Amino acid sequence: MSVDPSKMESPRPATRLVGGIEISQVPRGDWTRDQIHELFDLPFNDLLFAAQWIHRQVFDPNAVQVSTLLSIKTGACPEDCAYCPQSIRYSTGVDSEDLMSVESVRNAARKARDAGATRFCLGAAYRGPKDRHVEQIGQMIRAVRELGLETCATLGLLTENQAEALADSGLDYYNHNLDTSESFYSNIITTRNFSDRLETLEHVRSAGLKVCCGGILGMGETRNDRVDLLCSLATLPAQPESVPINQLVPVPGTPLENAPPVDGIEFARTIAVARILMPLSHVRLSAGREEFSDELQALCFAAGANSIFYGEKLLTTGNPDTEADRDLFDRLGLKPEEPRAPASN
Ligand code: SAM
Ligand code: DTB
Ligand code: SF4
Repeated sequence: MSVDPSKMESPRPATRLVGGIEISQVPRGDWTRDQIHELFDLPFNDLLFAAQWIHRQVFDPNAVQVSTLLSIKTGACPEDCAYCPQSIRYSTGVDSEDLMSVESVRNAARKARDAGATRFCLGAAYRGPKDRHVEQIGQMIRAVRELGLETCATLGLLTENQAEALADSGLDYYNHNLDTSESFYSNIITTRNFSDRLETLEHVRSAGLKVCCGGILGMGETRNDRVDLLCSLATLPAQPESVPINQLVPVPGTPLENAPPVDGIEFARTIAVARILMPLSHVRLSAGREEFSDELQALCFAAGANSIFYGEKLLTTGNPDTEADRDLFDRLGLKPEEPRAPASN
């Protein structure tokens, strides 16, 4: 007897009820704030179990994506982001440096690849780049790709044409964070607003780039703001492929120099909720890892974080030594994740 394929049922994705909320590995764009609050309020073990359950359906639970950052243009930024050591408005002791040469970027990328990174992220202290910068950065992207690395750039606000030019040069990811909730945004930054950021994200998406978009915890925001931030990320027209969750690095001289760190359990809860809301995304344990104990990092990996910044420096501040990270990976039985598709050129 022949079977009509149109009558065959496709396997339904597994779902699970946690605290009355249905979760599954299929991304949803209709999360409500109330539902996200309920996830945050779950008993910790239930939340962690739910996040692991989702994580294991989508990812190898023992593989972690490894990116290295390079500041290609440092300091003297006109914006007033209260967390940032690179704003020209604060005395933080960061020396300004012009846009690097393509050759120096190539050398740094080669080093990062040889140390084990698979993605190389170029960061620039711009409100937004000028077109001539985009042209030079395009050459850097080509050079990094030639080394077989995935590429990411974070250059601030982009026009539609600039996003397209970056895509044409072979850029894989663009990082542009929402940073915090829309209502807390003006407490942190006054020189642009939340919707400016959303507009750039639209340009990045329409240019066909993958999106890396997350935020910072520990800037004096409330649980409510963290819920709003995750809700904004999860309900973007398409969920970001990569979601960096930074813990504020409080830099002396910035307005947030004395901000107290977020409680580690709250940080791990935020990672777990991000994992559940954005099941297909890589959730990156980003800035602030230097202050985390190995045990808190392990908890975050168990909660569904599966990406890190690797290398002794972030942009201007420190990050754990590569040896310490390799040792941590060994002790946890973690391995670097292979890029899904090899970079082609
Ligand atoms: N200038 C561009 C922009 O703002 O989009 C790109 C570089 S900026 C340094 C990239 C991101 O780094 C910011 O959006 C913020 O999330 C993060 N960041 C900057 N300073 C930080 C700090 N002290 N602690 C944690 N994250 C920080
Ligand atoms: C992200 O979310 N975190 C990275 C990257 N994207 C560009 C930057 C962290 C910067 C920390 C402060 C510094 O080193 O200057
Ligand atoms: Fe400039 Fe970016 Fe720092 Fe804001 S976060 S001051 S835009 S470098």
